[in-house]
Amino acid sequence: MTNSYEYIEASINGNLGQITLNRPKVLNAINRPMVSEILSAMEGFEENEQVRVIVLSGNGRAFAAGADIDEMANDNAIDFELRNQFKDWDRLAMIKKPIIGAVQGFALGGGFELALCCDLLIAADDAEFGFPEVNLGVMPGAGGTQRLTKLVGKTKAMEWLFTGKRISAQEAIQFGIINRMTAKEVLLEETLKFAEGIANQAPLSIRLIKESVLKAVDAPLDEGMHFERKNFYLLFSTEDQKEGMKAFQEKRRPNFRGK
Ligand code: CO8
Repeated sequence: MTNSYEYIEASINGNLGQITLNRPKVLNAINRPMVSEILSAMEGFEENEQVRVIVLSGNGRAFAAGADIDEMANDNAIDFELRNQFKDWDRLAMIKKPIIGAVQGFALGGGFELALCCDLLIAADDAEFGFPEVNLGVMPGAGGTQRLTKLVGKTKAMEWLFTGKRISAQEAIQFGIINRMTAKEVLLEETLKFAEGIANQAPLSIRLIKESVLKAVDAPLDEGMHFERKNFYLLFSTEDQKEGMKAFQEKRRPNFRGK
């Protein structure tokens, strides 16, 4: 299945829903319609039982070099407020299926923020992350100061946000920003392989693990523990729990159906 959008490509291949940012001439600069299209494709995948994992990548030499500066240059504060500028971004954060980002080249500003909305990141060895907003007299607005700080801590977040310095793929591995680094030529292939592995796991386990890990980022430990426990109990009402444990006892591979 392939959907036609103006600024992205979206398709379903087997159990994977694929979204490719597609404005390569401007390094996939993220304009507002592109965010709406990403959200629309993701919400479509969310409702489609066939899709178990979402893969997000960029066409051309960048993942995304930030929000579209030309679109933003003449905006003012009231435009943002009245438009509720980040409402689509907020909904992206509510997608329950796992999202894996494949990053090559630049992931800057809004592009880095989009990458930070992914659950797992695989990057090419030429990937460069960063928040150059400070050089434009602004700052991140789609979660950059929050998600980066929660991920790497105050010290490095402050340094990278104050300086706008770019973070290499090697550094990104070191600070736990990305899961894996690959040669550029095999980035998508490796990401799809990784995604397929996750797509073969029990979908409801993956769904509730995602929800529980995200809870851990914000909630106090006792609240998170309580939340985890309820999700653990919930999985014992699934057919996949019966199947998974029966398959173990019968020494065969489980066939998970997401029910
Ligand atoms: N917006 C608009 N156009 C862009 C952007 C961008 N963010 N990035 C690159 N382009 C365009 C260039 O203008 C150029 O277009 P043209 O060929 O018509 O001149 C084309 O893409 C290719 O770029 P370059 O020629 O500059 O390529 P280089 O390899 O020389 O440089 C860089 C690549 C270093 C990435 C450079 O393009 C650059 O510095 N880009 C801007 C990076 C940046 O500042 N990003 C942050 C933007 S602000 C932001 O993201 C705020 C987030 C707030 C919330 C998000 C809401 C969506």
